[in-house]
Amino acid sequence: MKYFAATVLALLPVLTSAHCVAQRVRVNGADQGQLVGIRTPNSNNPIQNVNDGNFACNSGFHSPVSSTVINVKAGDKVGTQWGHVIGGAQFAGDKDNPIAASHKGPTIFYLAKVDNAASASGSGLKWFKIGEDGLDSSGKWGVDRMIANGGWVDFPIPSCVAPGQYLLRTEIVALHSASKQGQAQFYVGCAQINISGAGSSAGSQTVSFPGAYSAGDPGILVNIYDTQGNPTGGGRPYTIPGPAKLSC
Ligand SMILES: *[C@@H]1O[C@H](CO)[C@@H](O)[C@H](O)[C@H]1NC(C)=O
Ligand SMILES: [Cu+2]
Repeated sequence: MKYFAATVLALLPVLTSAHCVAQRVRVNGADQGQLVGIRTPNSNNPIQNVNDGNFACNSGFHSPVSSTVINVKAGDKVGTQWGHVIGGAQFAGDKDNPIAASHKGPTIFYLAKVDNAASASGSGLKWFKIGEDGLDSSGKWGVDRMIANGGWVDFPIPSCVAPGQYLLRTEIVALHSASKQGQAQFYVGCAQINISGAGSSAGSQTVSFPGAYSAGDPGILVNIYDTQGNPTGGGRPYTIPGPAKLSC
């Protein structure tokens, strides 16, 4: 009995933390490798406080953090891959890889210009949104499409973005408990990229992280369930957090 109790206690954190971490980058479908050009936290726990000092790029990174800056062209499709733990599945047949299916919500990309993407801190930057995927008319979420794509979320780098080094902030907001304030789960990671091209845009609307989101925003404090308890939005339109995305 003692053994049983200890086993259950040891398993509980695993069973209840069906979270995820961003851990790979691909460019036009070409996978750049595990933990290459991306800062991946050791913990897959979400951030729940929108004013967290590490809301931009997360913290507690797996060491050593990659010194790679990934070259991309404006117009390229860049993807980041999410997994339950670093490496993807926590064990064979892990149903919570890339993330528990309960964790419905949007997937979002932001960019911020930096001098050196390998060393820049995520704090104090001006972020602009370049991609977002929320709730569609069939009740499917960005997270559903991420799961269907093996954990990958891809968006094009808008062709008008000015060349230079950037942090690419990839984000999932999991809304399964978000009808209570402070219970939306933010999963974030930052990729290190170097954009080439002939554009000149530094974003139309820029925001700070933390700062851009409030706990009471309509896309953060929200009930995603219909009257039968299905997480399909109940026919209500969903407002993705943050500013409008850049359109060239
Ligand atoms: C960024 O791209 C430009 C243009 O291709 C290149 O000249 C520069 O060396 C690159 N910088 C890094 C850090 O890769
Ligand atoms: Cu979770």
